[in-house]
Amino acid sequence: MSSPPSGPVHVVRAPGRVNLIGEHIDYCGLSVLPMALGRSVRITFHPRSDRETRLVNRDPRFAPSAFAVNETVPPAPAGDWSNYARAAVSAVAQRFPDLRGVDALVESDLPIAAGLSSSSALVVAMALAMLHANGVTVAPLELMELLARGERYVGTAGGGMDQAIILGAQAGCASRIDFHPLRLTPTAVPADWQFIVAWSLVPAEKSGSARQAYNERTRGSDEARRLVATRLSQPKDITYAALVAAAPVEDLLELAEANLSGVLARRFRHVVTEGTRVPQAEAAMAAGDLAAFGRLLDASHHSLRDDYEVSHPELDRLVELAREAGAAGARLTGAGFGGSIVALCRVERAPEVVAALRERFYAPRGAAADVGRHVFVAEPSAGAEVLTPG
Ligand code: NG1
Repeated sequence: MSSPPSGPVHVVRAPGRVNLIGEHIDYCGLSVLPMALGRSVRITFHPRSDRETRLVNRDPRFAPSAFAVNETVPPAPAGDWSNYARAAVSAVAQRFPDLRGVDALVESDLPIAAGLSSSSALVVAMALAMLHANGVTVAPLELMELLARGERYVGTAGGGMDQAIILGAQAGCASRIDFHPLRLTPTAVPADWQFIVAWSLVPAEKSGSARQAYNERTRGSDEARRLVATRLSQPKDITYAALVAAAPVEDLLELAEANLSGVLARRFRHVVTEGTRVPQAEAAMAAGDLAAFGRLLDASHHSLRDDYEVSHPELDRLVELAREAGAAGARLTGAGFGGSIVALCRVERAPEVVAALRERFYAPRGAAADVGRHVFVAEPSAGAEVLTPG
């Protein structure tokens, strides 16, 4: 790393996440149920004495980047990896003026564009590095919200799930995240359950083409909410949570069906039904009811595929193969349009599921040799942390 150094070297680690259920509803303000992964972004950094920040990425695909710490860090060209670090630095600099910069080495064992939030992990890791380097702190819930807003710097109108779970996860647990106000409620993942993550080999670049499709979903779900609210003589700015509390779900769905375009009625149905599945899944997890959790995963996938239209034939195929191999349920996870699936099975069944995916999905696509990289067991892990100076 380059000079001028002015402090010891530190390491920060921010995990990726897998969302178990509650997909495409965080930006509607409805609760979600993710957990953090063992795989993470790590940043080794030391504070500088000036406002310069220099980033080097261990992955040679990502060129070094340098910029001055400022409330309005100019973005690199769209799609540049450093924009996630720039987003974090801008957000933190808006909160604290006169911060000094860092020299930072970024490395990650998280697959990119796989729906596992490698981008938010980088945002969180960079923000923690900046805070630590400057000896300032932000309370966890405030930091989660600050960085959820801050990540919009890259152009996605995202919800707040990723930053919240990456900062607030507890080892061994999934967490229900509620919004407005933001809260995290952990539930232990039963010891004999295993969540398997499998990549579809189709990148879902949220900094690229998937961004438009993602932002279209956020707009569609919002428009559907406003139209249904009007029909119910409710205020136009009523939240989804308040709407669902105002009338039985069946009535809301009927109303949407009768009054909205086909597309908007389907978007609405996904949001509302997915919202009901999250507390059911949380209860199934607390009760150790694997079959019930599996059914909810399946229902979520069907809804994302047919109503929200964010799946991909390769995700559908992975889900189908995982189910045939004995998973209790499976669904796409993350924003979709490619990316990964998550499948649930008992621990002893996991090797069979992985073997079936290798033989029936990865081998025909010439990717069997890399199955260890494409498929892994999700260990429910702790949230981001600054590790002791090395
Ligand atoms: P990923 O899977 O990282 O693209 C995105 C959003 C989430 C959430 C999910 C869909 C960001 C940073 N992340 O996640 O907030 O809306 O899609 O459930 O925008």
